[in-house]
Amino acid sequence: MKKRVWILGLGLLAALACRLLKAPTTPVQMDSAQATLIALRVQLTQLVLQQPSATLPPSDATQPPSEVPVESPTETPTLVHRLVPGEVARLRTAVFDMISGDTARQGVSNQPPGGDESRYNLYERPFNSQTMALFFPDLDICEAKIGPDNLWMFVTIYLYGLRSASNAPQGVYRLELDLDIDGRGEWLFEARSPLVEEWRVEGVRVWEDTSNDVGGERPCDADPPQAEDSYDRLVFDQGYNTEDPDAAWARYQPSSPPAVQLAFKYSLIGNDNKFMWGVWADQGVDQPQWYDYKDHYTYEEASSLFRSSRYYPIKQIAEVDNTCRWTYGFEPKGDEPCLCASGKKQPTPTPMSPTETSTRSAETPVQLPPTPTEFPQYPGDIGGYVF
Ligand SMILES: [Ca+2]
Ligand SMILES: [Ca+2]
Ligand SMILES: [Ca+2]
Ligand SMILES: [Ca+2]
Repeated sequence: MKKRVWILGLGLLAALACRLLKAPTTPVQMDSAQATLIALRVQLTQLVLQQPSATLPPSDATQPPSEVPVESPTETPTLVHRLVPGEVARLRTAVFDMISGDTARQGVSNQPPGGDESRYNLYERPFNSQTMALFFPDLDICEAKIGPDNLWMFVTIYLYGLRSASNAPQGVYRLELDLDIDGRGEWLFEARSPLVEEWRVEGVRVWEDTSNDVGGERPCDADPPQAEDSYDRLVFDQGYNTEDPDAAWARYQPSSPPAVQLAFKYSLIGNDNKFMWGVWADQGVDQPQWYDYKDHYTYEEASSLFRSSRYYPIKQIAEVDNTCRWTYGFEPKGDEPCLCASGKKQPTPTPMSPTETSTRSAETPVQLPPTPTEFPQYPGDIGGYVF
């Protein structure tokens, strides 16, 4: 408003000045006009003095400039948890894995005693790609256990150790379940670092396969390239966009050996009491939708741990460890698909292409998971694969 008065005053002053210059004036008329001019000049001076500087923003900070859009900060809704897992029940079903850490050294090319055969989706690769000179103790699975209480299903993944100067495992840890025992996983649970000692949903995700295509054409053998969408439905995403923000949790257990624990509502899998299960530690591939890795990569891309192989050293599948699959809720008969080889009565060789066959003689024989008696027992264990 003041600006408009100021402009109006300037206009009046200019118009009056023009009139004075052009019109023939009498002394009386001159006096009247001069008085008007003086009065206008005083008013204009006052207006100019009252005008804020044009280069400064308005002093009233509560009035933001209308032409600048104001972005409201993105607000993350606060999760309200009603049920948090407590102490883990005594888990009596276990699967053991080859231990790389007992022979591993930093700075030299490592080779574990076995437990790796990418054709069967078995990995023992807690090492970096190519040189295999970096050993990651928190990617080396030694043992895993599974078991429920009244509400939760718990899984504990024991690791060889922590990295130097770290106070928790740094990798990504997964549990894979095959509920209908056909060799194809139906559920994938993931705990992603950073992990802390309290149960948290942060970093926890759960996928389901809705199209029964995990594992490709032959679920227990490699058949790349992967054309399937694998685990295609994100059921639980750190508590958000889900019916139940309490459905899945993870934490770090600072035990000896250190462990990662997952807990999920047993009802999520319909309280299924007979299934196949196995666990993963991952850092180098880290793609849940590329399961099974044996189908996503060719054997040449995955390459081999063993120096006797022409595909040595490991390449695209590195910094990965997993266990074979074991049964939950029943004694294995030996013919369950993808069962740990030591549980099979008669391991069946996989048909191979002519090119693979020609290189087979140079390969290290299939590394079977060791028998339970070869392993040290961890706290609370009784012994054996199934208790
Ligand atoms: Ca392994
Ligand atoms: Ca291992
Ligand atoms: Ca299945
Ligand atoms: Ca799928």
